[in-house]
Amino acid sequence: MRSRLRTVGSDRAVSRRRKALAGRGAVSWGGAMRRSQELFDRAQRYIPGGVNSPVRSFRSVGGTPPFIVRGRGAYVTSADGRRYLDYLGSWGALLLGHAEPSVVRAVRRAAQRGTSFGAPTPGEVELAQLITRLVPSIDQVRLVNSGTEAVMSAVRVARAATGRDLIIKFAGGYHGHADHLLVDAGSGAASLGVPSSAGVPSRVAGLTLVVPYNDSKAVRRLVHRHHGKVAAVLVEPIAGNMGVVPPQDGFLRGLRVLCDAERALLIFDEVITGFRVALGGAQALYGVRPDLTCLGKIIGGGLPVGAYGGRRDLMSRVAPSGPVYQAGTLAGNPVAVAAGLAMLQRLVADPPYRRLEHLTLQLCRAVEREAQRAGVSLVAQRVGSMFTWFMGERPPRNEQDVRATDAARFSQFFHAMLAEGVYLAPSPFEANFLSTAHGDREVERTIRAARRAFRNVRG
Ligand code: KE4
Repeated sequence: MRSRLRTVGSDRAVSRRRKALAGRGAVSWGGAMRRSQELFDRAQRYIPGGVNSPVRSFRSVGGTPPFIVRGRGAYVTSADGRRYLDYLGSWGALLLGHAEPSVVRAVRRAAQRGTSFGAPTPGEVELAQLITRLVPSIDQVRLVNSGTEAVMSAVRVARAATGRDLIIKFAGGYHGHADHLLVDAGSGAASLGVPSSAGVPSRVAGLTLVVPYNDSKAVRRLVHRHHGKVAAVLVEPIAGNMGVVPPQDGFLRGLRVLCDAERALLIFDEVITGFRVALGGAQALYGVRPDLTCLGKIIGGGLPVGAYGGRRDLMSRVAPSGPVYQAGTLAGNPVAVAAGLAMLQRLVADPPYRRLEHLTLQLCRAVEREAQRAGVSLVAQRVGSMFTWFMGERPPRNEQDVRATDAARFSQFFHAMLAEGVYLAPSPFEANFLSTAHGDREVERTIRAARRAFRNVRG
């Protein structure tokens, strides 16, 4: 599999694009963004692209990213003093909203006892036990520092358990930035026009095979072509990194049956969907059990926690129990674990899924109506409280469909909403999220903002 290397737009080209968008009223850099602009200019001197993760740079939508200084509930405040209604929620981590009091209390208490020991702590046992109780397919779990580490490690376990090398992933699926997974990746890699990354040796990328999402025939053909060589099929059970693209009926079940027949492992990357769409994640929602599950975001309550887990016969291979090495100085960090535990305990005590489902459905339907009235082609795609508004006619089923949507119009809509004080994910290849801090008032406010925004989005 050749890895498609494309250069990211040069900085000069990007700044030309930014000015063009500004010219189209996409973003006003007047006083409203002065402080963020100053910070961004300074940041670009010391940090590549001025950000610590590419998709935050607004490269795919143009304009200057607001530098955020505070969050509370459903809102964030920028260094310019502007308050935004936030649908990013730290890319899905903040299901309870910003600065949720029980999470903040837990973090404060943990930090006062010490920030890290490099030794086992009681909190890690609590969090591991709770995860194994809530996620049906997980007998044992290992905590790491990010979703990237979780997926990277799960793939290593799969290769060790099967003695095979090949991994199958889906075009537009994003599983973190490990070399072998930056092949036809989604999220920031997709929106930067860099579906494969520089620096990934083709022989490494060649061990990752890619097929279209929701294409059961293509994945069956590929597995049969490489009979006996596929270690695992790695999938986002609900795609979130090409925008939200749900699995079509039978797709996940088909992967389960195929992996069983081929004696390959099925890995669900639930870094986004874990505890987002149901207490037991997408696997509980769709009733399909993977062999290994990757988690992140919500299980850290906004602090750096990832996890991978699965059947005991698989996880018992992980060092020091077995030969698969994986380690981390801050893995299971007591402060991060305290945040994650507080988050999950709140979700167990008062599962928000039905209310979030209703609120998100109400929001998406209303904004689709507003778009129709304004003559703008927009389609919402949603599962639970994760959603994407695509500028197009039909709901996308895979990355190719998403690439056919109107990215330029999305950028106009994004900036028009930002100007109305509504902060959406700055890319059509991302998901947006409601939190328990969003209520009817936030939904109404977003619908009014969309009504005004569509006036700036040429139909
Ligand atoms: P992290 O290494 O960013 O914690 O997790 C990687 C990852 C793995 N799997 C899935 C399904 C993911 O969505 C992610 C990361 N998500 C992106 C946003 N879609 C993180 C945002 C960013 O890269 O800044």
